[in-house]
Amino acid sequence: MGVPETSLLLLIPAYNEEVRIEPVLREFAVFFQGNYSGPFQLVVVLNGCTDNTLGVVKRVAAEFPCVGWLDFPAAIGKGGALIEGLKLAGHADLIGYVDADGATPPHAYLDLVKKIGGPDCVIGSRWLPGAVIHQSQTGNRQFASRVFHMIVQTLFWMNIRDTQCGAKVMKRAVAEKIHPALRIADMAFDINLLYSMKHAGFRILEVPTEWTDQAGSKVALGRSSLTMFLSVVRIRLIYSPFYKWLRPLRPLEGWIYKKLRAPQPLAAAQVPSPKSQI
Ligand SMILES: Nc1nc2c(ncn2[C@@H]2O[C@H](COP(=O)(O)OP(=O)(O)O)[C@@H](O)[C@H]2O)c(=O)[nH]1
Ligand SMILES: [Mg+2]
Repeated sequence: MGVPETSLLLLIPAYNEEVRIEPVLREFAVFFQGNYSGPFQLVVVLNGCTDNTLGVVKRVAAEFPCVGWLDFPAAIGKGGALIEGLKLAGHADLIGYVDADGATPPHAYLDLVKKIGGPDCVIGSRWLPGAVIHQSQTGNRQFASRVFHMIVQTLFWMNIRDTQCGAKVMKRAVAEKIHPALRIADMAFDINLLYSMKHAGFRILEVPTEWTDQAGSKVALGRSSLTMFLSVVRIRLIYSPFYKWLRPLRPLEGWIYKKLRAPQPLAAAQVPSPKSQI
């Protein structure tokens, strides 16, 4: 599995990416059409963009039939967008995601896809020996990343060096099984995804990848770090026996996220059907 004949659906979450996304979409479409012989579909998941990302995506989609999009009006965050995008898992054998800024080149993403089979999910890692980093993250980001890693390791013991790399791929059945457990809309979504897989007994393989950090990050370090910290504590509590006792505090949870201007996933009843072309 992993190579040819296996269909692949690649999600790209995108928020105000009109400047960075076009070459990335073209490169992925051209590369996968030429080098992946199974059916390939790329779906950009946008939400609340205030620039012309959708116009750019539509232009590329008109040229490449394998490119589609989903556009949600609400500010549902990267995690929220991926929670909605992963609902398309039924469309392909494998489903995964990658950042819109070209940090992961298409051939490096294909390397991950080729390794699936034994493992249920393959994730790129910038911190394992063998990773090729053309341009590192800034010092502040690297520091925040390592502190976050220590917190995540202490809380979850997953032994994953890089939970936050934007390149991941999983089997359809995995996405379908864990989907109901996904509820973190901010950048800590990846922890939610990985921990729910581990918890369900799926095998995750972390492999060194290739990465070029790109200018124009959408992450505001201070507020994002606080939100991510809150979210990982929340995931830990959700999986603890105490969570049901904390029910009276739920409104407080919503209030804190609002104060941090952090995205919250849409409740099932609130999901408006997105404008889409897939
Ligand atoms: N749909 C959606 N995508 C987002 C949002 N915030 C970030 N992203 C996407 O998530 C990916 C990673 O974001 P980026 O700014 O490159 O993060 P960094 O590289 O970790 O600094 C990019 O594809 C972004 O467009 C959001 O609120 N909604
Ligand atoms: Mg980036």
